[in-house]
Amino acid sequence: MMQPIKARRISTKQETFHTEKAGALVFSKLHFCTLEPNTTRKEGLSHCLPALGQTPIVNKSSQEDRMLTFYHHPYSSNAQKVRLLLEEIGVPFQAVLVNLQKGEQALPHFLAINPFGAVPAIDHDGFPLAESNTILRYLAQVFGPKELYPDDLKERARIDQAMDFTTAHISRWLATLNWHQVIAPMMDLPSNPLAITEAEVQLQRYLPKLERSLKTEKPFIAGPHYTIADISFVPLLAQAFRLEVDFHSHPLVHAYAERVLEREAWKKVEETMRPMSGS
Ligand SMILES: N[C@@H](CCC(=O)N[C@@H](CS)C(=O)NCC(=O)O)C(=O)O
Repeated sequence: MMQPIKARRISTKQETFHTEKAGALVFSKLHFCTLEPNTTRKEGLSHCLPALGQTPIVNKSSQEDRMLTFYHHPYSSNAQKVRLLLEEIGVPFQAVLVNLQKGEQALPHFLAINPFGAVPAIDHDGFPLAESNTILRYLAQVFGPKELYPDDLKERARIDQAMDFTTAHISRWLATLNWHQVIAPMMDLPSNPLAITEAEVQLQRYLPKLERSLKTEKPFIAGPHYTIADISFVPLLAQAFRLEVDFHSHPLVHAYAERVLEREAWKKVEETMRPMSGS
Protein backbone atom coordinates (compact mmCIF):
# COMPACT_ATOMS: atom_id res chain seq x y z
CA MET A 1 0.00 0.00 0.00
CA MET A 2 1.20 3.48 -0.82
CA GLN A 3 2.62 5.58 2.00
CA PRO A 4 1.00 8.96 2.76
CA ILE A 5 2.21 11.74 0.53
CA LYS A 6 4.01 14.67 2.05
CA ALA A 7 3.13 18.05 0.64
CA ARG A 8 4.64 21.32 1.69
CA ARG A 9 4.80 24.87 0.51
CA ILE A 10 8.03 26.34 -0.65
CA SER A 11 9.01 29.99 -0.86
CA THR A 12 7.23 32.45 -3.11
CA LYS A 13 10.16 32.35 -5.53
CA GLN A 14 9.42 31.14 -9.03
CA GLU A 15 10.17 27.51 -9.76
CA THR A 16 13.66 26.81 -10.95
CA PHE A 17 15.07 25.16 -14.00
CA HIS A 18 14.71 21.39 -13.97
CA THR A 19 11.83 21.62 -11.64
CA GLU A 20 10.90 17.99 -11.86
CA LYS A 21 13.15 15.63 -9.95
CA ALA A 22 12.74 11.91 -9.41
CA GLY A 23 10.03 11.41 -6.85
CA ALA A 24 8.69 14.94 -6.90
CA LEU A 25 6.00 16.76 -8.81
CA VAL A 26 6.23 20.51 -9.11
CA PHE A 27 3.13 22.67 -9.11
CA SER A 28 2.74 26.26 -10.22
CA LYS A 29 5.36 28.65 -8.93
CA LEU A 30 4.59 28.21 -5.27
CA HIS A 31 4.21 24.58 -4.44
CA PHE A 32 5.61 21.16 -4.76
CA CYS A 33 4.54 17.84 -3.40
CA THR A 34 6.98 15.13 -2.41
CA LEU A 35 6.09 11.58 -3.34
CA GLU A 36 7.19 8.28 -1.91
CA PRO A 37 9.34 6.07 -4.16
CA ASN A 38 7.40 4.03 -6.72
CA THR A 39 4.41 6.36 -6.62
CA THR A 40 2.97 6.64 -10.10
CA ARG A 41 2.33 10.06 -11.52
CA LYS A 42 -1.40 9.38 -11.60
CA GLU A 43 -1.40 8.49 -7.89
CA GLY A 44 0.74 11.51 -7.16
CA LEU A 45 -1.56 13.87 -8.99
CA SER A 46 -4.66 12.55 -7.29
CA HIS A 47 -3.01 13.01 -3.88
CA CYS A 48 -1.25 16.29 -4.43
CA LEU A 49 -3.73 18.29 -6.44
CA PRO A 50 -6.56 18.37 -3.91
CA ALA A 51 -4.02 19.10 -1.17
CA LEU A 52 -2.53 22.01 -3.02
CA GLY A 53 -5.46 23.29 -5.00
CA GLN A 54 -3.12 23.96 -7.90
CA THR A 55 -2.93 23.08 -11.55
CA PRO A 56 0.29 21.24 -12.27
CA ILE A 57 2.75 22.63 -14.76
CA VAL A 58 3.46 19.00 -15.60
CA ASN A 59 0.08 17.63 -16.53
CA LYS A 60 0.64 14.67 -18.77
CA SER A 61 1.23 10.98 -18.22
CA SER A 62 4.76 9.89 -17.37
CA GLN A 63 5.30 7.90 -20.54
CA GLU A 64 4.36 10.87 -22.67
CA ASP A 65 6.43 13.23 -20.48
CA ARG A 66 9.53 11.31 -21.39
CA MET A 67 8.88 11.82 -25.05
CA LEU A 68 8.67 15.59 -25.41
CA THR A 69 10.08 18.20 -23.06
CA PHE A 70 9.40 21.87 -23.73
CA TYR A 71 11.77 24.42 -22.18
CA HIS A 72 10.08 27.77 -21.93
CA HIS A 73 9.34 30.97 -20.13
CA PRO A 74 5.68 32.07 -20.08
CA TYR A 75 6.50 35.62 -21.18
CA SER A 76 8.70 34.61 -24.10
CA SER A 77 6.82 35.16 -27.34
CA ASN A 78 9.18 32.71 -29.06
CA ALA A 79 8.31 30.04 -26.51
CA GLN A 80 4.61 30.92 -26.85
CA LYS A 81 4.80 30.01 -30.55
CA VAL A 82 5.84 26.47 -29.65
CA ARG A 83 3.27 26.14 -26.88
CA LEU A 84 0.60 27.35 -29.30
CA LEU A 85 1.52 24.64 -31.80
CA LEU A 86 1.50 22.02 -29.02
CA GLU A 87 -1.95 23.20 -27.93
CA GLU A 88 -3.22 23.24 -31.52
CA ILE A 89 -2.15 19.66 -32.21
CA GLY A 90 -2.79 18.30 -28.71
CA VAL A 91 0.54 16.56 -28.29
CA PRO A 92 1.37 15.68 -24.66
CA PHE A 93 4.48 17.39 -23.37
CA GLN A 94 6.35 18.22 -20.20
CA ALA A 95 6.92 21.93 -19.66
CA VAL A 96 10.09 23.01 -17.89
CA LEU A 97 10.46 26.63 -16.90
CA VAL A 98 13.80 28.26 -17.62
CA ASN A 99 13.90 31.28 -15.36
CA LEU A 100 15.38 33.96 -17.60
CA GLN A 101 15.43 36.56 -14.82
CA LYS A 102 17.76 34.30 -12.88
CA GLY A 103 19.94 33.59 -15.91
CA GLU A 104 19.09 29.89 -16.02
CA GLN A 105 19.41 29.98 -19.81
CA ALA A 106 23.18 30.22 -19.29
CA LEU A 107 23.50 27.25 -16.93
CA PRO A 108 25.60 24.39 -18.32
CA HIS A 109 22.78 21.82 -18.16
CA PHE A 110 20.53 24.07 -20.25
CA LEU A 111 23.32 24.97 -22.68
CA ALA A 112 23.67 21.23 -23.27
CA ILE A 113 20.11 21.36 -24.65
CA ASN A 114 20.37 24.72 -26.39
CA PRO A 115 23.92 26.01 -26.95
CA PHE A 116 22.40 29.37 -27.99
CA GLY A 117 21.20 29.83 -24.40
CA ALA A 118 17.61 30.90 -25.06
CA VAL A 119 14.05 29.62 -24.90
CA PRO A 120 12.28 27.90 -26.47
CA ALA A 121 13.98 24.55 -26.78
CA ILE A 122 12.65 21.03 -26.89
CA ASP A 123 13.97 17.58 -26.21
CA HIS A 124 12.13 14.98 -28.24
CA ASP A 125 13.15 11.48 -27.23
CA GLY A 126 16.73 12.62 -26.61
CA PHE A 127 16.87 14.94 -29.62
CA PRO A 128 17.40 18.53 -28.43
CA LEU A 129 16.33 21.36 -30.72
CA ALA A 130 16.23 25.15 -30.50
CA GLU A 131 14.98 28.16 -32.53
CA SER A 132 11.22 28.66 -32.41
CA ASN A 133 10.52 28.50 -36.15
CA THR A 134 12.75 25.44 -36.58
CA ILE A 135 10.90 23.75 -33.72
CA LEU A 136 7.54 24.59 -35.34
CA ARG A 137 8.65 23.02 -38.62
CA TYR A 138 10.02 19.95 -36.85
CA LEU A 139 6.99 19.33 -34.64
CA ALA A 140 4.53 19.95 -37.49
CA GLN A 141 6.37 17.37 -39.60
CA VAL A 142 6.60 14.83 -36.78
CA PHE A 143 3.08 15.15 -35.40
CA GLY A 144 1.06 16.79 -38.19
CA PRO A 145 -1.62 17.47 -39.25
CA LYS A 146 -0.26 17.96 -42.75
CA GLU A 147 -2.21 21.19 -43.37
CA LEU A 148 0.03 22.96 -40.86
CA TYR A 149 3.11 22.35 -43.02
CA PRO A 150 2.17 20.40 -46.17
CA ASP A 151 4.53 18.14 -48.08
CA ASP A 152 3.93 20.04 -51.32
CA LEU A 153 7.11 22.05 -51.87
CA LYS A 154 5.38 25.13 -53.26
CA GLU A 155 2.83 25.29 -50.44
CA ARG A 156 5.67 24.79 -47.98
CA ALA A 157 7.75 27.52 -49.61
CA ARG A 158 4.79 29.93 -49.32
CA ILE A 159 4.62 29.17 -45.60
CA ASP A 160 8.39 29.64 -45.18
CA GLN A 161 8.14 32.92 -47.08
CA ALA A 162 5.50 34.25 -44.68
CA MET A 163 7.49 33.07 -41.65
CA ASP A 164 10.71 34.65 -42.92
CA PHE A 165 8.95 37.94 -43.68
CA THR A 166 7.18 38.30 -40.33
CA THR A 167 10.23 37.17 -38.37
CA ALA A 168 12.68 39.47 -40.16
CA HIS A 169 10.52 42.56 -40.61
CA ILE A 170 7.78 42.59 -38.00
CA SER A 171 8.68 40.37 -35.05
CA ARG A 172 12.15 41.91 -35.04
CA TRP A 173 10.81 45.45 -34.50
CA LEU A 174 8.15 44.32 -32.05
CA ALA A 175 10.94 42.73 -30.01
CA THR A 176 12.78 46.06 -30.00
CA LEU A 177 9.66 47.89 -28.86
CA ASN A 178 8.96 45.28 -26.22
CA TRP A 179 12.50 45.48 -24.87
CA HIS A 180 12.61 49.27 -24.57
CA GLN A 181 9.01 49.81 -23.48
CA VAL A 182 8.42 46.81 -21.22
CA ILE A 183 11.43 44.68 -20.31
CA ALA A 184 14.11 47.34 -19.77
CA PRO A 185 11.94 49.51 -17.48
CA MET A 186 10.84 46.38 -15.60
CA MET A 187 14.47 45.37 -15.02
CA ASP A 188 15.64 48.91 -14.25
CA LEU A 189 17.80 48.90 -17.38
CA PRO A 190 18.22 51.92 -19.66
CA SER A 191 15.56 52.33 -22.33
CA ASN A 192 16.45 54.03 -25.61
CA PRO A 193 13.78 56.41 -27.03
CA LEU A 194 15.56 56.48 -30.40
CA ALA A 195 15.30 52.72 -30.65
CA ILE A 196 11.57 52.98 -29.88
CA THR A 197 11.09 55.59 -32.62
CA GLU A 198 13.05 53.53 -35.12
CA ALA A 199 10.98 50.42 -34.32
CA GLU A 200 7.72 52.38 -34.72
CA VAL A 201 8.87 53.78 -38.06
CA GLN A 202 9.96 50.36 -39.32
CA LEU A 203 6.69 48.75 -38.23
CA GLN A 204 4.70 51.37 -40.12
CA ARG A 205 6.94 50.63 -43.11
CA TYR A 206 6.42 46.86 -43.04
CA LEU A 207 2.79 46.54 -41.87
CA PRO A 208 1.46 47.94 -45.20
CA LYS A 209 3.43 45.19 -46.97
CA LEU A 210 1.71 42.59 -44.81
CA GLU A 211 -1.61 44.34 -45.48
CA ARG A 212 -0.96 44.03 -49.23
CA SER A 213 -0.05 40.35 -48.96
CA LEU A 214 -3.25 39.60 -47.00
CA LYS A 215 -5.22 40.84 -50.02
CA THR A 216 -3.93 37.85 -51.98
CA GLU A 217 -2.88 35.35 -49.29
CA LYS A 218 -6.22 35.22 -47.57
CA PRO A 219 -7.63 34.57 -45.09
CA PHE A 220 -4.35 33.49 -43.43
CA ILE A 221 -0.86 34.83 -43.97
CA ALA A 222 0.26 31.93 -46.17
CA GLY A 223 -3.00 31.30 -48.00
CA PRO A 224 -6.34 29.60 -47.40
CA HIS A 225 -5.31 27.47 -44.39
CA TYR A 226 -4.12 28.14 -40.86
CA THR A 227 -0.48 26.97 -40.89
CA ILE A 228 2.70 27.24 -38.84
CA ALA A 229 3.22 30.66 -40.48
CA ASP A 230 0.20 31.89 -38.52
CA ILE A 231 1.26 30.01 -35.38
CA SER A 232 4.66 31.68 -35.58
CA PHE A 233 3.00 35.10 -35.80
CA VAL A 234 0.10 34.88 -33.31
CA PRO A 235 2.14 35.59 -30.12
CA LEU A 236 3.66 38.62 -31.85
CA LEU A 237 0.24 39.94 -32.80
CA ALA A 238 -0.80 39.63 -29.17
CA GLN A 239 2.35 41.50 -28.22
CA ALA A 240 1.56 44.19 -30.80
CA PHE A 241 -1.83 44.75 -29.18
CA ARG A 242 -0.23 44.94 -25.74
CA LEU A 243 2.26 47.48 -27.09
CA GLU A 244 -0.62 49.45 -28.63
CA VAL A 245 0.81 49.32 -32.12
CA ASP A 246 -1.31 51.42 -34.45
CA PHE A 247 -3.24 49.14 -36.83
CA HIS A 248 -5.57 51.90 -38.08
CA SER A 249 -4.19 52.00 -41.58
CA HIS A 250 -3.96 48.22 -41.79
CA PRO A 251 -7.54 46.91 -41.49
CA LEU A 252 -6.81 43.49 -43.02
CA VAL A 253 -3.94 42.89 -40.59
CA HIS A 254 -6.16 44.06 -37.74
CA ALA A 255 -9.04 41.76 -38.74
CA TYR A 256 -6.64 38.86 -39.28
CA ALA A 257 -5.08 39.44 -35.84
CA GLU A 258 -8.47 39.49 -34.13
CA ARG A 259 -9.45 36.28 -35.91
CA VAL A 260 -6.37 34.23 -35.01
CA LEU A 261 -6.25 35.55 -31.45
CA GLU A 262 -9.74 34.13 -30.92
CA ARG A 263 -8.53 30.54 -31.32
CA GLU A 264 -9.01 28.25 -28.32
CA ALA A 265 -5.39 27.10 -28.45
CA TRP A 266 -4.17 30.70 -28.07
CA LYS A 267 -6.50 31.22 -25.12
CA LYS A 268 -4.85 28.23 -23.45
CA VAL A 269 -1.43 29.78 -24.04
CA GLU A 270 -2.67 33.05 -22.55
CA GLU A 271 -3.72 31.20 -19.41
CA THR A 272 -0.12 30.15 -18.85
CA MET A 273 0.90 33.82 -18.96
CA ARG A 274 -1.49 34.87 -16.19
CA PRO A 275 0.05 33.37 -13.04
CA MET A 276 3.18 35.47 -13.36
CA SER A 277 1.51 38.66 -14.49
CA GLY A 278 0.98 39.88 -10.93
CA SER A 279 4.43 38.89 -9.73
N1 LIG B 1 15.69 33.24 -32.57
C1 LIG B 1 15.33 32.61 -31.32
C2 LIG B 1 15.24 33.69 -30.26
C3 LIG B 1 15.15 33.07 -28.89
C4 LIG B 1 15.20 34.16 -27.81
O1 LIG B 1 15.85 35.20 -27.98
N2 LIG B 1 14.55 33.89 -26.70
C5 LIG B 1 14.54 34.85 -25.60
C6 LIG B 1 13.18 34.89 -24.96
S1 LIG B 1 11.96 35.48 -26.11
C7 LIG B 1 15.55 34.37 -24.58
O2 LIG B 1 15.53 33.23 -24.16
N3 LIG B 1 16.44 35.27 -24.17
C8 LIG B 1 17.41 34.96 -23.16
C9 LIG B 1 18.77 35.43 -23.53
O3 LIG B 1 18.99 35.77 -24.70
O4 LIG B 1 19.63 35.42 -22.66
C10 LIG B 1 14.01 31.86 -31.47
O5 LIG B 1 13.23 32.19 -32.40
O6 LIG B 1 13.75 30.91 -30.71
